[in-house]
Amino acid sequence: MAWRWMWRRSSITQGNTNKNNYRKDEEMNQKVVDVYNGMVVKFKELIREHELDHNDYQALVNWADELGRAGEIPLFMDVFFETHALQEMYKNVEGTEPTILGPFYLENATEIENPGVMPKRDDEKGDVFFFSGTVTDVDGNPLANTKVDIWQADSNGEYSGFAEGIPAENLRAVLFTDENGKFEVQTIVPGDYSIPTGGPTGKFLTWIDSHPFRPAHLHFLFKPQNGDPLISQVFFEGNQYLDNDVANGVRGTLITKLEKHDGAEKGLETDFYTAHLDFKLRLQDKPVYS
Ligand code: MBD
Ligand code: FE
Repeated sequence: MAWRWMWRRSSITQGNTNKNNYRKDEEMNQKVVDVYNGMVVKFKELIREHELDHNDYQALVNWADELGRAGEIPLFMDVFFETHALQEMYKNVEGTEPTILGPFYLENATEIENPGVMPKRDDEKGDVFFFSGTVTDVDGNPLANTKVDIWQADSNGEYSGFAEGIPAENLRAVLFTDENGKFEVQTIVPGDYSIPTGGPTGKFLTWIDSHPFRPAHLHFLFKPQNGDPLISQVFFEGNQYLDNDVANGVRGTLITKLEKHDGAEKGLETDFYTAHLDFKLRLQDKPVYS
């Protein structure tokens, strides 16, 4: 597998109140400086606590170097830290819980009809799956014309744009909610996702005796016409990794029921699955810190 991690997070929060995404040509946000500085302090303590010798120190540097060279810094950070950043931000606020964006979002996905079919290969493996959602504000008023970005792994748990042999646009789409705030896509049931086991993040997971899996999930980025974007995911009841997600991204309110249907119901040759979730967006364009 060749990994092609990209510059990311460029414009997701643009237009939002948060102007603190770092770019090389900008001053660094002071809170971020403080966190890195805290890390330096903690690292010094850890080096003393564990009585590192110079060999140990070289091993420490080498693994971090490998992480960077493999392009896995976003993966590592998102797996271990992103969920905590979100939990800090969204304490005590109403609406659907956000969860990890993760390292596999790509801008400019194919725009499809609503209801529509996610771009997929002619021989795309996996069970046929209709996912529907209703997008409202926190009071239940439908949010028409909300931009819904959806991306997911294929049935092997691989993301287009990051794994070889998958067309770039595969299983990624953008659509807009209808006048009742509803949307529906036909896709395939995603597979459980495994962190690439051969890379530095994967090696680290084996060293700390952790498995590399995330439960099967769909990713969403909602952009209402007015208000904050919502970054979230949807999971499926009964999955074996719900309570031990390597990235700690599962929220109870985001678990849906995958219901199996007889193909005949829709004139399909094979059985199919459906799932649904109501998404409630906060509209006030103000900081979410309470
Ligand atoms: C993923 O698919 C993902 O969603 C996250 C958050 C981290 C790693 C892989
Ligand atoms: Fe994912």
